[in-house]
Order: sequence, then C-alpha cells, then structure tokens
Amino acid sequence: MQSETRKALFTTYSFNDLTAEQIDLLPTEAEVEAFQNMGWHRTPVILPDELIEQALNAAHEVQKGVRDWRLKDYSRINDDNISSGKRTMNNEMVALQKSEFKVLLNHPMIGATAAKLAQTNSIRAFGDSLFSKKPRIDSDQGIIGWHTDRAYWPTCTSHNMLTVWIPLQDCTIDMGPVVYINGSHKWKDDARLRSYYNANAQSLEEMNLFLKREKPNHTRVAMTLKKGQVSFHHGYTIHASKPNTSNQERIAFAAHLQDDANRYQKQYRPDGSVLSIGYDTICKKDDEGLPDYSDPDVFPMLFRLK
Ligand SMILES: O=C(O)CCC(=O)C(=O)O
Ligand SMILES: [Fe+2]
Repeated sequence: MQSETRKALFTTYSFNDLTAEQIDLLPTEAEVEAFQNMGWHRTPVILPDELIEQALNAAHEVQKGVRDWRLKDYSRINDDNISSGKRTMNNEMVALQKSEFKVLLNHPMIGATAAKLAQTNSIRAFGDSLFSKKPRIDSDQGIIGWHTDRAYWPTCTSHNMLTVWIPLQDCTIDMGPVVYINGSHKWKDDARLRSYYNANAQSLEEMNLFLKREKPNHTRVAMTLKKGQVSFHHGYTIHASKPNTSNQERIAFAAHLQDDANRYQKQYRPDGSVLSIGYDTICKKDDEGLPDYSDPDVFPMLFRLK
C-alpha cells in the first residue's frame, strides 16, 4: 500500500479549535497594542512540557542527520552536523523534516497567537531555524549578530511578518537568550542601520557603538523564558543573542510566519540579476515560474479565521 506519507502534513487551525483555557492565554488587546509598540511579545506557558522535551530529543537527532522527510534541495539551506565539531549550530527547515518539529510548529497556540498579534486572517509558515549553542562558550563564538529577520526576506511584500522563538529548555540570562531592542521595528526606514545587520557576525560591538551614538535612549529586553513560554517578534525588530556561558546546551527553535497579505515580489541585485532567497529553491513555482509563497508543502497554513 502506498499510503506512507513522504512529507509533513500540517493542520490548519482556527480559534474554534482552542480550549477555553487556551483562549485565556491568547494576547489581550492591551498586549496586542504593546506588541505594536514594542515589537515583541512574551507569552505565558502555552506549550506542554512533553512537546518541548520531544523536540529537544529530536533536535539532537537532527544534529546527527536523522530525518523523517527530506527537502528536495539543500544547496541553500543551513544543515549543520554534530560531526563538524561546531559549538554553534543552525539547522533550517526542520519542521518540514522531523515530525516533532512539525508538531511543535503546528501547535494551535502558535498560529492563533501570531494571528492575534499580527491582526491578520491567516498565518502561513515561512521557514525555520534550529539554533544550538553548546555550553560554556566564553568567547564571542556563540553570538548571533544584530539583525532583523525581514532583512533576509527582500522578496516578501508584507511589512507585517513575524517570528516565534521557542527555547527547548528554560532559558536563563547566562544561556544567551534572544535580546530585543524595544520599539526598533519602527526604525525600519532608517537605512543607516542596514549595514550593521548580520546574524552571522561574531561581534555585537559595531552596532552597539552606533546605537550608543545615534539611539542613546534605546532600551533592550532579554527573553529569559520558562520551558513552554515563547516570544514573538515583529519582522523589523532588531535582535541578537550573546554566547551561552552556562553549563547546559541552549537550543531554540525559531519559526518565521507570514501574515495573510504576504506574497512573493521580484527583486534585483545591483548587477541586475534576479535576487532569490534560500526558500525560493525548494518551493513550488507559479505559472510565471516565480516562487509561490503559499505552496502548502513548504509554507503550510497554520491558522485561518473561519
Ligand atoms: O536563537 C537565537 O539566538 C536567534 C534567534 C533569532 O534570530 C530569531 O528567532 O529570529
Ligand atoms: Fe532572527
């Protein structure tokens, strides 16, 4: 029988699928307003321990190369293997490759919370990254440099995309939690900032100097979270994270999310060639041969208002 599934099968949820307890955990109107002002939102515990623990085990399998499903092309996808000896690792698109991450991303509270925060009618996945920082990193090696996620998506039309950041264990301050600059999504048109964005940078200093000089009143917040709590950030919110100096590995699953309005748009490099982002190599193409950001196999619909 050929009923074996060769790909992750996602469910589209709506508010009707939530229990009364879950509805109570959604952001209030005041919290949605705070998200619009600050560019981030910290949830209460919304995910069960079991789900996080299964994902943590799965993360270690992913790092060893174990997969339930394979992508059709890895040429532009980060896919670190533990055998590399790297102290910080990044594995992309794991929700499409490993069932425990599919289940985590497909938890109804993720899509529903995102829909509330973005004030949109539907939420589609837009790729993900599993970030691991091995313990006791006392150099700059474990840094994720200042960046906005939206800067990596010039081919998107929407200015209202967001990311959910899910640590797979309690994340204390010494583990290098993600740090947000409050309200920095409102700086989206400040072109001077763009040259500093680089998630791969192994230093936070240059941007820190710029911020001290040009944005002296800015404030920051570190997402220390309990297992089962998650944070959401706006696509234009500037963030980074410091090394993990604790005795425990710090693993976090970051999943990017499209609001209802997002579509592909053609963008060009300075030399005139068409720019493409990594996801464009694995999604379906539309009738004109352009990437389809609603391809259900790559960008599954997680939430839709009924
Ligand atoms: O896990 C981290 O420190 C980086 C997270 C990040 O860049 C993101 O969630 O967009
Ligand atoms: Fe990011």
